[in-house]
Amino acid sequence: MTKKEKTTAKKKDVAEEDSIREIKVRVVGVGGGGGSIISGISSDLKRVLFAAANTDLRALEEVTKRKKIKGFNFGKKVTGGLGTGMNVELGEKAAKEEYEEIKELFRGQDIVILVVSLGGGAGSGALPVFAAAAREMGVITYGFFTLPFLFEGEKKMKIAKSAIKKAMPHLNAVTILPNEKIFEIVDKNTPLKKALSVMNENLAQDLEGLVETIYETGLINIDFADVRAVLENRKGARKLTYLNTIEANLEEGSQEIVRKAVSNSLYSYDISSSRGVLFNITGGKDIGLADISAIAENIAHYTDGKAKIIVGIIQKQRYRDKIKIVLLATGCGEEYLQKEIGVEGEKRKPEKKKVEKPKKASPKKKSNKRKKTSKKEKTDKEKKIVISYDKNIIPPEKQKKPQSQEEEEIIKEEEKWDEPTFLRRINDDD
Ligand SMILES: Nc1nc2c(ncn2[C@@H]2O[C@H](COP(=O)(O)OP(=O)(O)OP(=O)(O)O)[C@@H](O)[C@H]2O)c(=O)[nH]1
Ligand SMILES: [Mg+2]
Repeated sequence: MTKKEKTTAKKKDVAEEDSIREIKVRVVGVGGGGGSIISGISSDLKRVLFAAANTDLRALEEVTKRKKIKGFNFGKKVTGGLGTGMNVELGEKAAKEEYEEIKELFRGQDIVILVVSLGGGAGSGALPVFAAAAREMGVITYGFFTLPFLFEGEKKMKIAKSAIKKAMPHLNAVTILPNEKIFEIVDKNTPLKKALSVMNENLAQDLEGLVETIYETGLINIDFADVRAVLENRKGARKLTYLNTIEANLEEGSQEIVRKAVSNSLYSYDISSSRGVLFNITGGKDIGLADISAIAENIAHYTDGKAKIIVGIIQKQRYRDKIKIVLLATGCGEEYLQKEIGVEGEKRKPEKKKVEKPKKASPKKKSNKRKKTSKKEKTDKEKKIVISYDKNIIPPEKQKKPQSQEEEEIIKEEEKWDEPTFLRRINDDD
């Protein structure tokens, strides 16, 4: 057997086992800032395809020459390969011209992350078109956006908010981070370029954590179902999502670790109204069950008690003292979304404000009153704290060979190929 055949056979084994398969994630930076943000994500994440989409060929070259990022130039006919100069209509037209190709970019994916720094013409104009295309392809789509600085003026902010409103119906989850918030981290006198790069580093780190989490839990099994459940099926104002990736020490204790994870000062909203929280810890061998349940309990304190909390663990040999935390929470900041962005819930009745109502005996009766009962059931289910493990740490016999080593071999093999795995897999699947 040649090495390549071996790799293919290995992959086949994995694919046949419990009919699991690799998750396909695509991260697309749209417009100038979107491209810059994703270029900060570690190129170690070899199984994800990163694409930068822009009308501006020069800007694209800048992003793609440094990293393994696929460049996607759209709307050449209408922009001549230039930026739009804050012309949203032109950005939209440019994307519409390429609608079918944009759809192809999303074919066969499980999750698409659209990263856009809003306020310009290319990114903000194209965003609703990209989002619609992803939705049409049936992909779970997560929008990760920045808002312009206040000093950039009202017009840019208007462009940004209007793009969110237009894209919102097509997106499953949305994160909104005002660039302005960078001044919570860096001094007001920091040169703009430096401030932007700090912002971008932060955002890239958050995204990297999420992508890693999806991949590490990476096969179609309960873990991915959890990520999926947290991201998908949110309506209107329930889509706002908080994502934070941090590093900590286990010794800091669950309380402090959770506090750090929930208090990213770049956000204008918190996780208190969240309905779904995914908390993933990557660490060494020292993490125990007690740590996990303490963490889950601490997260619950930061929510109004209605969130389904999923805590996951991935053990890696190279992690020793440090642990890495990824916190993903959806259903946040309803008020922020309505008041600041102007997005109303989609056909959603206003929630009855029953704060901390004492527990009623849970009605065992099955649905006579169709809707009410099913809502109750859902609430009960949502209260559940789920603890999910990296499957690799459960059956010790499967640990004979550390996964990372095995993965490395596969990856090495794959690097010789030009096309990333999941693109080839699309063809395989056909
Ligand atoms: N966080 C962050 N924001 C950026 C960056 N570059 C630009 N921005 C913000 O994003 C807004 C839009 O800028 P671009 O992304 O360059 O615009 P574009 O989408 O390419 O649109 P046009 O150039 O007008 O065609 C700006 O007003 C800034 O607020 C970046 O590298 N990081
Ligand atoms: Mg541009």
